[in-house]
Amino acid sequence: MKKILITGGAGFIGSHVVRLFVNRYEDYQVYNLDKLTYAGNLANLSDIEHMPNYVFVKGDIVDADFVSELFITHQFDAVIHLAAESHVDRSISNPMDFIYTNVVGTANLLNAAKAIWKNSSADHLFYHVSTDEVYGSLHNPDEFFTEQTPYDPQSPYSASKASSDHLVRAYHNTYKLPVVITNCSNNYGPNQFPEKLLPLCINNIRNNKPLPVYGKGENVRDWLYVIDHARAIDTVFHKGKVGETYNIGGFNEWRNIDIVHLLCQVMDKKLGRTAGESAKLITFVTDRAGHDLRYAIDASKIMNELGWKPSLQFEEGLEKTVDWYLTNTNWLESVTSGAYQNYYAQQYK
Ligand code: NAD
Ligand code: TDX
Repeated sequence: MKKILITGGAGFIGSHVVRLFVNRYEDYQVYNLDKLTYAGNLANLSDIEHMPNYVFVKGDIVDADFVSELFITHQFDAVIHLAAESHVDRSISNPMDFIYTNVVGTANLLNAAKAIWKNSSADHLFYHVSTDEVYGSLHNPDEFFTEQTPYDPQSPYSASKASSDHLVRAYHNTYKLPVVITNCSNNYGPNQFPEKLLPLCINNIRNNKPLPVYGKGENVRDWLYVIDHARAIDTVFHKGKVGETYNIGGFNEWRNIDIVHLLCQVMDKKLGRTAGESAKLITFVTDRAGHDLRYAIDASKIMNELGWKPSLQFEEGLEKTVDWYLTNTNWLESVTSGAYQNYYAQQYK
């Protein structure tokens, strides 16, 4: 039985990756290593926690001794590394958490994998999950990020993710560690923590609270349904070439103001409100410091070489997402009580 370590599996994207691997691959023993920060939530995995091929391990990737012991004990065959501090606004107010988890934590995992795989002739893989934000900001509307685009990170979050990508490549070049990296655009879907734009707005519309749009709402993001990202990770894990990078995206660009308007229309319909009611909540607020103007991924390589493509149209994915949040109000209420209230008051004062 292959032993796969998935880090950050209690978070938004990680939980969808864990579910897909546990359900699809009975011959894999899936270990989910997660610190359970504010963003980690075992309720995201309640439907698969009883499965015989699933094991949860609570722990911090910043703790080098713990990580090393874990690898020695379990002798993992492969790693899919998603654990990270992931929210740009938090990286602006508290960059050190990002440097510890995203940079030092990744280095600890690389060292531990290198140590247990060094004399092995078996197939291993260290799969590092990263972001399009490492490429910086696009200003020319015809441009896309490709795998050749030079790194130009602009926020503490993207700089920490860029650092981790560089370390992963360095361990491949220097120590021949078998690695693969993917850089994905903005994900949306069930279980996303309501600090990110779409779930934050869904929650605020429910509660008739202002929808804070940074600056003029003209920044552009490329959006991909989280389960399509999980499918892409499955594809690259099984078919990707060691040492390669693959960009993942939906060819689905939206200006923030337009996506918030579309969300308001869907919410009006779902909540039985008159058309235009939710949009009245839109409020322009102070822009994010160093706000990247546009991200747009060219996902041709993974599509042409590995045969992956998104399965959902955006409008369908958005509707499924809204349905999930309106059905899982207990989940939403549990994650927005307590510490979230302090975060929100501080961030949107
Ligand atoms: P998330 O914040 O929802 O989840 C992160 C998970 O990592 C949480 O479960 C948290 O408890 C865990 N974690 C944090 N610090 C840890 C530590 N020190 N040790 C162990 N576990 C720790 O994040 P997400 O949105 O699911 O993102 C997952 C990965 O995908 C990240 O690496 C992120 O950079 C990348 N990514 C995210 C997006 C996006 O749109 N959300 C897009 C591209 C790439
Ligand atoms: O209240 C808000 N108002 C607003 O206008 C928030 C939270 C965001 N925004 C804007 C900022 C961005 O232009 O909306 C856009 C999306 O913001 P986020 O949801 O915070 O995502 P972003 O900063 O684009 O980063 C996301 O995609 C890439 C993830 O958080 C990262 O983890 C991922 O790597």
